[in-house]
Amino acid sequence: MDKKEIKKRLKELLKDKRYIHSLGVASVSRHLAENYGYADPDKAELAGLVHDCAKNLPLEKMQQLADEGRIPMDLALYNSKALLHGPAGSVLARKLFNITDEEILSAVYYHTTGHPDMQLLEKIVFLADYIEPSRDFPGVDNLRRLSEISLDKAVLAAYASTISHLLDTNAFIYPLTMEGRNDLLKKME
Ligand code: DGI
Ligand code: FE
Ligand code: FE
Ligand code: FE
Repeated sequence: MDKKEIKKRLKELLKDKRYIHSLGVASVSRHLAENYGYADPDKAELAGLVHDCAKNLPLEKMQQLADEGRIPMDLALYNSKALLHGPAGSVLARKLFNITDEEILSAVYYHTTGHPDMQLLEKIVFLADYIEPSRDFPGVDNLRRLSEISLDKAVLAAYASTISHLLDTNAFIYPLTMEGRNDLLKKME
């Protein structure tokens, strides 16, 4: 399916705000791809565009997609809308947009939690999700500046920002989020 058709479907699938966010993540993903030597900026843009395709579905729909994709997962992931929309989105992107590229599908799958050993495209989408132009949270401008200097430092700072926020709000921290952060920290030593 071409990008124009994907955008049309996405617009129907998502709330206005979420659609605008998706366009922002697409364009920042392209920019980061160009800056950090990712071979295929078009692919990065596409991954950014579809990363939240399952975001506005009800939990039951997300779970149905996870079942269809036969993705093995624990209940903490399966029962959380916030965490499940990435994995569910990877199944939906294949089904609805005919995307079969595993790099794209993996970037969609892990965009919320990250994971150890993140690949370049996964880092790009993970970071673009934080800093796209419509995002507004304390520290986002620092993160935008850092993203022009060092991809890994910026991804690490994005992890820190999420984990701090989860601590501040007494939210459950999914272990993979912590593992992804620790792994990157170790590799940067
Ligand atoms: O979908 P977006 O809003 O664009 O951004 P996202 O997919 O990065 O994050 C969705 C939500 O998931 C956000 O409110 C933060 C939350 N989140 C990220 N990591 C964890 C988490 N929530 C829990 N409970 N545990 C985590 O480890
Ligand atoms: Fe998301
Ligand atoms: Fe994110
Ligand atoms: Fe997002």
